[in-house]
Amino acid sequence: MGTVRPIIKISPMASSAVCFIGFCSVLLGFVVGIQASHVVYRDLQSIESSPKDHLPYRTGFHFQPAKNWMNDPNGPMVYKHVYHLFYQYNPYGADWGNIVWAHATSTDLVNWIHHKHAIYPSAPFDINGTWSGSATFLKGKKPAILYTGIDPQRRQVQNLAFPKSVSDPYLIEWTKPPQNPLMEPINGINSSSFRDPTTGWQGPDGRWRVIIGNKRGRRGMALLYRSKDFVHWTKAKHPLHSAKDTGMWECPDFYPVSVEGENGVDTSVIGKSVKHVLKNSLDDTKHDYYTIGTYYTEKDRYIPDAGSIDGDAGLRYDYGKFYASKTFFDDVKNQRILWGWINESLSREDYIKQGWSGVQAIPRKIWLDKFRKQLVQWPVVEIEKLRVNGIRLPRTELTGGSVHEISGVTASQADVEVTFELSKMGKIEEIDSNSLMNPQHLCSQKGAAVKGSVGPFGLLVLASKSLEERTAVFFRVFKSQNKYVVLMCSDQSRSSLREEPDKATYGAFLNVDPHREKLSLRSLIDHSIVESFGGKGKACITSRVYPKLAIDGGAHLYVFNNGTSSVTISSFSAWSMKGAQIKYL
Ligand code: DQQ
Repeated sequence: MGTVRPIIKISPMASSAVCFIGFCSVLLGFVVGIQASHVVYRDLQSIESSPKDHLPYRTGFHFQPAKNWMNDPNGPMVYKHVYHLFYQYNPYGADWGNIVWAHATSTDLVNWIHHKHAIYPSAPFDINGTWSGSATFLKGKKPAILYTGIDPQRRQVQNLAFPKSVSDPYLIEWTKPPQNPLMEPINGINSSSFRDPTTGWQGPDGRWRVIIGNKRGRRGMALLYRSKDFVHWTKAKHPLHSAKDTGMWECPDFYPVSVEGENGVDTSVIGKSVKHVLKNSLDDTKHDYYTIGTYYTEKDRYIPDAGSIDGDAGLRYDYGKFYASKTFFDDVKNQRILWGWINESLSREDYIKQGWSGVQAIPRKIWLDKFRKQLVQWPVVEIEKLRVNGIRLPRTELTGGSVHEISGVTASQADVEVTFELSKMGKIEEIDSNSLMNPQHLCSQKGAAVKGSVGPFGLLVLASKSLEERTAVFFRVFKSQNKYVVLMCSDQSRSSLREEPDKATYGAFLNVDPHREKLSLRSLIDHSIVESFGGKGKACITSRVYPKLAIDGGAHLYVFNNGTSSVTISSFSAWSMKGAQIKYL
C-alpha cells in the first residue's frame, strides 16, 4: 500500500474531521490493498425521500414515486413559479398498466410534493388509458395539456385537458372539454401507432401546430396538425419529418435552440437566431435520438442538417438508459430543461418483487454546442444544493496501472467531478474506421479491465471494498486516420455479484480534442443510478446497477488508470449528496 495524503475539504466542517486519499498504486488486476480511512456519513443517506429506504436500490435525490410503476415524464412546465412534472404511472402495481397521469410539483426541481392524479381514464375517449402528452401555454398563459387516450375500440386518439382553476399554481384539478377526442386515427392512420402529442408552437400565420408520433410500415414519422383555437385540428398533407426504417416514433419533441449561448428559447421562436431539434424515441430500440436542422415555416417541414442522421446511428441525448424524454422552456430562468425516464435493468419478476420500477433522470439544462452540431446537457444547478462535505484532491499524477480510493464522501450517494490532463500521451492505440461505427460495441470489447495505452482511466463507482463489484466510468483515447478519438464508457459488466440484472456496457464518442482540452467527467451516483456527463456535457451515459456488496456504507469510490501512459488529475471535487425532500400523498 502507498502513502496516505491529506486532501482539501471544500466546505468547512468540524475541525476534527480530516479526509484522506489512500494511495494504492497496485497493478490493476483489481485486487488492491485498501486503506481504512473511508468515512460513511450515515446521517446523509436519504431519510426523507424514501419511505422504503431499507431497500438498497431506492434513490436518494432522483425523482420517483413512493411505490409502483413509473415511465414517461409528461407535460413538464413551470406555472406561477411552480415546476410541474406529470408522469405515466400505474396506481396498482410495479408493472406497466392502468396508466394515469400522476402529478408532482416543486419550486426548485429538487424537492417535490406529490399530488393526486391529474388525468385518469374517465370518459369513452380515454377509458382504456391516459398515455403520454405535453403542456402548452395558450393566450394569457393558460395551460393546456394534449395527451393520448385509449378509446373503447383501443384506438389511440388525442385529447385536451384544462386546469379547473388557473389561479391555482399547483393545478390540482383538470377537466376534459366535451369536444374530445380532437384527433382520431382516420384516413388510413394506424390506430395503434398514433400517439404522444408535443407541446404546441405557433407559426408565422398565428396558427398552432403539434406533431404526433406515427409510423407507416417501417417509416417513422411525425404527423403535423394545425389549429386556430387549439380545439379544432386539421392534419397537414405532409408530416413535419419522416425517416425510413426507423419504426414507430414515440414521444417526439420539436423545439428551437439558440445558436449563441446557453439560454433556452420558447417553443414558438423561429428565425435566424435559432436552429431546431427533433427528438424521437425509437420504440424498436428504446433509444432517444435527435437531429439538428432547419424548420422551413413556408412549407411546414423540418430538414436535418447534412451529417445529422435519423435513427439509431444518430446522436443520442444519452447513450445508456434514458427514454421517452421531453423538454420544456423554463421562462423563470430562461433555460430549456430535459426530463427522461430511466428504466430498471432488472427482470420483470424482480422489479415487481421490489414493488417499484422506474426513476426520472436529474433534470438537465440543454443547449446547442458552439459548433452547432450537437447538444450539450448539464444537471440543473439547483441539484448542487444537496452537496455536503465536499473534498478536493490536489493535482495528482495517475501512473499506469494504479487505483486510488477516494475517502470522505458517501460513495453510494455522491456527486463527483474530475478533470484529466493528457500532457504526456505516449503511443496511442490505432483503430480502424469500422470500430468507429459503434461505440457501445467498442466499449464492450475494451472494458475497464482491458489494458490500453492512453486509458482506460476514470472512476470506479459503487465499488465494493475489494473491487469484486464496481461500475467503471472511463475514457480511452485512440487514433484513427491521424485524428484523436475519445471513447467514453460506462462498464457494468462487474457492477454486481448478482447474476440476473442486465449488465450491458454503454459507450459514446466524445467530440473533444484531448491534445488541446482537458477531459472532464461528472458522475451523479445514487444507489442504483450512475448518471455520467463527459466533456462538460457533450456525451451522457446513464447506467442502472444493482450491487450486492457496494450498497450504502459498503460502497466505495476510486480513480483508476489501466493504461500504460500516465494521466494527470488536474482537478477533482466530490461531495456527499443529501436526500431530496419528497412529500408523498
Ligand atoms: N409510453 C406511453 C406511450 C408512449 C410510451 C404509454 C413510451 O404514450 O408511446 O405509457 O414509453
